[in-house]
Formats: sequence, C-alpha cells, structure tokens
Amino acid sequence: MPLASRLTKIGGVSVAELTRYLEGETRSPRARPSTNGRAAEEYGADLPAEQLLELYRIMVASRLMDDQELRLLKQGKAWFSISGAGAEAACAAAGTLLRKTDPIAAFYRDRATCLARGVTPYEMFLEQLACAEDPASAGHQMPAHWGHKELAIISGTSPTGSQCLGAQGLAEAIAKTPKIIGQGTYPSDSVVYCSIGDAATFQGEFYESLKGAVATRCPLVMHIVDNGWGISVPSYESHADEDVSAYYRGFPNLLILKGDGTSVRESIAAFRKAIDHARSGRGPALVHMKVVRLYSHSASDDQRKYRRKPDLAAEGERDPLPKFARELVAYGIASPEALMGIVRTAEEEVRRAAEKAASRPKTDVSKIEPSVYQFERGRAEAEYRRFVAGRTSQYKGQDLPMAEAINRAMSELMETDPRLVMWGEDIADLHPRYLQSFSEELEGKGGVFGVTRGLQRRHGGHRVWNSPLAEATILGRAVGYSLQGYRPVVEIQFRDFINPGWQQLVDEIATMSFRTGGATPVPMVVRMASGGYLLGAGALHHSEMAAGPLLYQPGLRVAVPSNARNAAAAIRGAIYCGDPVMFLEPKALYRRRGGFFATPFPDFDDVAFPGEGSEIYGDGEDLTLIAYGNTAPLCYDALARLQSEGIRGRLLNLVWLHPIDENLVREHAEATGRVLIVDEDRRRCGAGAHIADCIYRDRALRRGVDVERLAARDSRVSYGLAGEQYCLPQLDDVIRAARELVSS
Ligand SMILES: Cc1ncc(C[n+]2csc(CCOP(=O)(O)OP(=O)(O)O)c2C)c(N)n1
Ligand SMILES: [Mg+2]
Repeated sequence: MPLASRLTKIGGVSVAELTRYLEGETRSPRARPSTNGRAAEEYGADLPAEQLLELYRIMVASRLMDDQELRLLKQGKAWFSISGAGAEAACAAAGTLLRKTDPIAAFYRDRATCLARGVTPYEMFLEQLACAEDPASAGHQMPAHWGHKELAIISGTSPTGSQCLGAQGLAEAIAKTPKIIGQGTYPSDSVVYCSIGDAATFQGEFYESLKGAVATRCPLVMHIVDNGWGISVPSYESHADEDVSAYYRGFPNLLILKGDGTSVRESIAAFRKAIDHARSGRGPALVHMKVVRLYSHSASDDQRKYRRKPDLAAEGERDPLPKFARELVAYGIASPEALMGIVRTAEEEVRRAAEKAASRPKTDVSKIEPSVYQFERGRAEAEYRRFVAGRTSQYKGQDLPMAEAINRAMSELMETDPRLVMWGEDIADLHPRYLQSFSEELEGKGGVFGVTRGLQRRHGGHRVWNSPLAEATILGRAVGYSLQGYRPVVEIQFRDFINPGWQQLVDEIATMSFRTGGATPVPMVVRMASGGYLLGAGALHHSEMAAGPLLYQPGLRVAVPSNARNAAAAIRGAIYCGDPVMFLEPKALYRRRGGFFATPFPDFDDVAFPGEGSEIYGDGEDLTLIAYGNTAPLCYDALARLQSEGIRGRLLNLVWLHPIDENLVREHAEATGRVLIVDEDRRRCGAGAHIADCIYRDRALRRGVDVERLAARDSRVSYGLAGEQYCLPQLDDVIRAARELVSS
C-alpha cells in the first residue's frame, strides 16, 4: 500500500477505519488498553504519556511535511524535496531526548529531529520555497539542509559525511570550554548530536571523526540512520558486512548501541543511554538505528526502478508511524480518536504553514554576495583593539626574520586573547608527557619550520597542541572550535598537503557564512608554509604557492606576507577580520634578513586587515612591477638592476590577494602605464590572472595600461636547482620581461 495513503488512513476521516486498522494490535497478548496513569510506564519508553504523544505529533508532522513538499514540487512552487519518511521514530526520539542547547549537526533525514528541537513547519517550508526569511540559509540552500542558530542547529551542507569532523571538533571544544575560554556558545556540559546515512559512513571523514572522538573522549553522539541504501546501492554492495557499525567494535571508549529505529521504544532506550554516556564524560557514543526508506531517495529518484514491489511492501510494513500508533493505543496511552485528532491538527498546521511560506518573499539576491564574508573594518578593528589597547609590543623595532615575527605577533595576542588556540602537525614544542618533565633538557620542535617554537611552552599545552596527521581533521575541527567561540589559528604543514582537507576547507569552512545567510561566521586562520624558491630542495608537493585555487573559493580570504613587518601586521588582521583566512607563508623567506627583509617589527598600531598593508618601493615612472610573497624580493632586486640600466620603475608588493587593494593597483598602473605582474603560480587561473583582472575589468584602465605577466611553467615544480629555476620565474626573467615591456 502506498505509504502516503497509509498515513492518510491514520489521519483519514473515520475513527472506525482507524480502529479497524489498529484492531490486530489491540488483540495481541501484550496489549493492555487502559487509561490509568501507569500506561506510559508499562509501555517502557521511559517518557511520560504527554511526551510520547508529543513525539507522535512530531512524527506525524514530519511525514505530512514530506508529502506537502512533494505537492509543492508538483505544483511547480519548489525545486527539490528529500524526505525523512521511515526515519521519524529514531530522529524524533533523539530530538526529544537532547537538551535544547545540545548542538545538532544533522543530515537531510533529520526532519523529525529538528521538529523536536522546535523548528516549525513554516520555517522548514521557507527553506524549501527559497524564501528570504528562511532561518536556516536565507533561501540559499536546498531543502532539508537544516540549520537554526537560535535552536543550536549547525548549518549542514550537501557533501555526505562532511558534517562529522566539525561536529567532533565542536564536541571537543565544548568539553574544554571551562579550562580555556570559560564560556562558549554552547553550555560546557552539552553533547553534540551528529547524524549520517549508512552509505555515507564509508566516507573517510566519518571514520576520521570517530577516531578523533575516541582519542579525545569528547561528548559526541553519532547517529547512523541506516535505511540499508545509498540511493540505489544496497549496503551489502559497499560494506564488508551489512552491519555498518561492525567496523568500529574495536574503537576504545566508544559506546556502540544498535536498535530498531522504526521502534520509538528502542530508539528512546538507545538515545537515552548514548546521551547519558556522552554527557557524563565517558566518551562518544555511536547509535546505529535500522530504519526504513519509505519514499524514493529524493524527489529526483524513483526507487521503483531498482527495488521490487514485494520488498517495498515488506518495508512499508515496518513504517514507524502506524507501528507507534498501534502501540499507543494498545498500551492505553491514547485512543484512536485522540491520535486522529493529532493527525488532523498537524495536517491543518502543515497546510497553513506551506500556504503562508508560499506567500513570503523569495531570496533577497542583493544579500547573496554580502553574506559570503563577515569582515567589517570597524568591527574588526574594535575587536582587535580590545586585546591590544594600552599595550606596546615588546618586540617593537626589532630586526627579526619573518618566521620569528609571525611567532611573536601570535604570541603577543595569545597573552591577552584566551580564544586563540593552535594545532597542527608537529607544532608543539614537546609531546605532553615530555612537556612536564623534560622541558629543560630538550629544545623542542615547534613546527617543521620552527614558526610556532616556544608557543606551547609559553601558553600551555591546552592552547597549543599537535594535531593528528590528518588535514581534514585539522580543518574540520577548526569549524567546531570556531563555532564554540574560540579563534583557531591552525597550521597546515605545507600548502601542498592541504588536499586531504580540501572538502572541509571549501565545502564547510568557506561556505558557512554564505549558507547561513551571513548568520554564522567561522573566523579562523589557516597558516601554511608555501611556495618554492628553495634552491632546488623542493619539488611538487613541497614547492608550490598555489594561491589560485584558494582565491577561487568564495568565503576564503587569502594573505601572503613577505617580510617581518607585513607578516606581523597581516597575521593580526587575519586573526580579527572575522573570516577564514588562508595565510600563505613563503617558507623560502622565513629566515631571510637584510635589504628587502630588514623591516622592523611593528607595534600594535600596524595591523593589516583584508586589502591592507601593501608596500610600494620606488617611484619610477617607466613601469610598475606587481608581486607578492616570494616574487616581491625578486622584483625588489630587479628594480635595482633595472635602475642601473636606466629603467626606472616601482614595485607594488601585495600582502592580501583577496581582497586586493584595487585602488593601489589602479593608482600605480595609471602612474606608469605599464604593469609587469610577477607570479610564482602558473598562468592559468593563478594569482597573477586574478591580479591582472583588476586591470582588465576596468575598461578605462585596460585601454591605458599595457599589462604583461610572468608566471610559472605549465608543469609541477621539478626537483633540483635546474628544474626549479626552469619552472619558476627567475631574476633574469623579470629583467628581460621588464626591458621588453618598456621598449615595446
Ligand atoms: C560527497 C558526496 N557524494 C555524493 C553525493 C550524492 N548523494 C547524496 S545522498 C547519497 C546517498 C547517501 O546514502 P546514505 O548515506 O545511506 O543516506 P540515505 O540517503 O540513505 O539516508 C549520495 C550518493 C553527495 N551528496 N555527497
Ligand atoms: Mg542509506
């Protein structure tokens, strides 16, 4: 029997019909129709009768909403729908047992979880109908991408499994709150609920998040909503065992609970235990609930193409809704009339909610771009001033190499801002067991390039620690910490090794602000040793700046320092600008001194917020060299050589690549009429293309300015001196290109 009509049958018009429908169960030996106060107790779900009925109401509303969404789709009012049909018992139970302040990082099947939390059907329809007032995403995300700031629902995005690492990081951050920041967004005795489908548990990030959860014993409740399918692929086809939680049996400190997720009673029992376990500090819990998928995967799928009719019918028999209705009647918790009353009321509520949402204004497109970033200069400056007011930098005026300048600038801010925490591979001085006993004896590591040296000793292992060797974990956890109110400054050991964390970066970190309509910032800094010019010592995977792919991602800021002064100023601006900042540190310049690098360490008033801090060298009018990072000192030397040949130029050294200080580019491009952009990224889609576009997209400017570009070869950087010199622009290349440009 089609499922929607089964529900209609419960919710249909006739009590007699429902009574007949429930008959089988009321005659069963266990059934004890009674109306005394003990009925709920006898049912054994450990919840009072009113709460069980509320749970039923939520399950019914959830299903009715699924149906209503499909109707809206058919009517051409919406563009997509994905249902929670079949998962309602497990999800409503979880949602009911969690505290209202426990963060939820849910996936699309969790409609009932979110209804139980208090999201209204009206609010949910606002998302499906792409309305401006949608509290989840301001109409930016597809339906069932839950999010609600006031109700502690973390915005989720589409890639399956990508919510897990942020949730794990958040659980970890919450547990550490009293020790580090005192008070955070969520109470420090919260548990974090995260859910995922059975197929998606194959994703590495799921596995990584569980490993992280057991290692940190954080209060995470992970829910596998197992309907046995990933679109058209049954679990057994992908997994070694149809039991998708079997893999995790060996995980230490992990409580694994399994149950029938179509049963309210079993769901309540499992989540009760899991939540208690996690909240008591004993570690994470994995709740594996077997549910059914009553509707096709989504509105774009038709499961009749790959599932046989008898199988669908058998699954329909396990529909949690009639099952729970039968139990409620059988145990005398509610009469059929009462249950029908609930359905009718819900039907009316859902109908009205959809109608009301359909009349609301659609996404405000003028707010799409502004929602991508958070940076507002006044706000950022005020926040920065809170931590530096009345202070003078103790390193002011010192001649430090860039690595030390970054270290000192971060350390000084850590002194007054407890929210700053750091992790990354090898960034601590010593591992915790040695930190206590052998701190005197051992010098310590402090990062493979020594940039974080001494920070753990100075600020404690609770604020600076070594991360596991896992970039997705490094970045994913930062989302959780940032949401709890910390200001993570994490390190990716080499820019070249960010790829295992790419999804976390571009799908989670970069999109959080956009996908919440600007409601949820995730400020953080991702520091990375970057770039080449290593005198042959590097190669692909150790020698590339690759700023271009980062610049392509809406939501990320990109800064590339090149000397002590601009590095200190820019890291300050990066930490307080409110956006996720990719801080690309040219490792070849870390220890350079003299000439271009002899820049005194700046006092606190020197802070370079996004777009600021660029430097100009020279005032020649023959051409403007534009460079950043490694190519800035290269061009600085070229300027001197060109001068000796009678070519007078100037150098614009950009510190922020996104946003670029376009006024400065314009000013110096106009002043000389000739621009040579020198870039260690490759030509195609590299940072230089982005810089050139500042000129090209301005018609007046492009007509008046001759633009030339020097970039890396269309190859990955090759090992050894000859290979590297061939691949990356060299001093002679700059001189040659400048000469040609000036003489043409
Ligand atoms: C990274 C990623 N790959 C592919 C998809 C497309 N996709 C969406 S849901 C899905 C199947 C998920 O199955 P499961 O995790 O079991 O959850 P279910 O839908 O069955 O509840 C796929 C392949 C996606 N959203 N993200
Ligand atoms: Mg599934």
